Amino acid sequence: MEMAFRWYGDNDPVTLQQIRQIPGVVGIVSALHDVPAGEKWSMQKILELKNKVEAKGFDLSVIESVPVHEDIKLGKDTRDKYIENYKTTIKRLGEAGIKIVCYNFMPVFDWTRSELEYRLADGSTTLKYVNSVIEKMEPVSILDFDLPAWNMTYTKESLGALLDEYKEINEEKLWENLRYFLEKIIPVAEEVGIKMAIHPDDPPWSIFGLPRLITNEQNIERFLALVASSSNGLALCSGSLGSTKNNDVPKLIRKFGERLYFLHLRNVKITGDKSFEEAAHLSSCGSLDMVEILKACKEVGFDGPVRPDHGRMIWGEKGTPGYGLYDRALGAAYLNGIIETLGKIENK
Ligand code: DNO
Repeated sequence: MEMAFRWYGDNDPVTLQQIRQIPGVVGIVSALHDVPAGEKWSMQKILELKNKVEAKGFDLSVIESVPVHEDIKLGKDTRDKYIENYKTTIKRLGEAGIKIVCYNFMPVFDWTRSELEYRLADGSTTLKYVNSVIEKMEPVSILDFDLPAWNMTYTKESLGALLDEYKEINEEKLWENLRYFLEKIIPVAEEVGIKMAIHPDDPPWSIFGLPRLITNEQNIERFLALVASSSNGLALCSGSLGSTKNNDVPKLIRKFGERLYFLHLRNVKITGDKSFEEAAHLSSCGSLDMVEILKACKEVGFDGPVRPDHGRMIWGEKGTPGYGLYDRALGAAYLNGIIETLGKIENK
């Protein structure tokens, strides 16, 4: 397995130099965050990012994400233009030597939380999701939150209009639109040797009445069958799928191991029905057994990139929610400890 770390580019308060000092981190996960969804990525900018990362001794292991334009998810007539642009981007990424591209197909909202600075007993702060709070929220008020990876170019009006368009889209229509997208994109990915890795929906249930698809074993199975190609795979996120007891993460890894290209490993503490807090990575801090998860990865022969995921804010750090340096660095070191141990036990 290749330990990687997400870096948001030059505007990230965490620097590549700092990441370099975390033992065992060899890869960087990044993207062109300033290119709006739907636009082509220029070769020049792709190579600039790659060179910057490689100059610090890292591999640019994964592009996370190439965002999917909402018109594609809505199945509008304009989607073909955006799909053509997406194809161009994938082609260029392949030509630049990128092997894995992560993306998601969540309508409007990427990962969602009801609180970004929930204080834990030890004084650290963490991200939290309580469904009853979300249910009482006006979806447009989400704009007051500053979550990385979200499209923050919406105004309350444009977001409201977009949400209105989704009133026509039920789960089946969204599946159809996902199939249409994949049938066009996957052949291009195959041609240039890229594995497309879809990120599960976070949280893995419908929010604000919007359909969500990549939520459980049955739906993942349906997703993989939409286009039966080795370029159509998964980015398994333990914290997203593991935020409900209905998903057994090690079981999912064992079942879908062959089409698993990228792992986000973090722990999560389930606090009630559709409610959770993000815990430190250590198994005893949350509801997931991280050793069992890594054992499952080993069993299926997973040797791709893995990254620690959302961290708490500790030691007074002020940073991007979920993406500070310290707690994610502890996560990387802890995960590497498990990986090393499992490797040595096996060789005895
Ligand atoms: C959150 C991330 C997601 C992820 C996208 C992939 O921390 O895991 O924003 O990058 O859903 O497209």
